[in-house]
Amino acid sequence: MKKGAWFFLGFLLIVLMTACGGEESSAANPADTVTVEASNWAFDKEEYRATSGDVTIELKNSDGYHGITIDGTDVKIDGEGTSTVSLEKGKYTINCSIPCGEGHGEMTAQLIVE
Ligand SMILES: [Cu+2]
Repeated sequence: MKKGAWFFLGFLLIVLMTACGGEESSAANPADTVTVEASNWAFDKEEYRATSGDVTIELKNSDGYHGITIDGTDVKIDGEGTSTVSLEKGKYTINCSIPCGEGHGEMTAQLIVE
């Protein structure tokens, strides 16, 4: 009887662990966050990468006041903030959306969604 109870507990533990593992793999595609840091007059990277699906874009201003738009999407962030968008695989261009000064025209970057 006692032996049976231990066996049952062990079995339960294995089932629970397997269930947890399964849950993790079903959430294999969690929302990706891309952090873009803008300064005068550049983004911190020329190329950002994300996984297709829901992507949260986060904009930070480390110097000056900038915003972003991403061509072909509804993403528009003025100053600082986040925006979540569903993206298909492809290459997107990020532009500064605020006329921020002499280097404004050069404030572009690529977002590569895989
Ligand atoms: Cu600008």
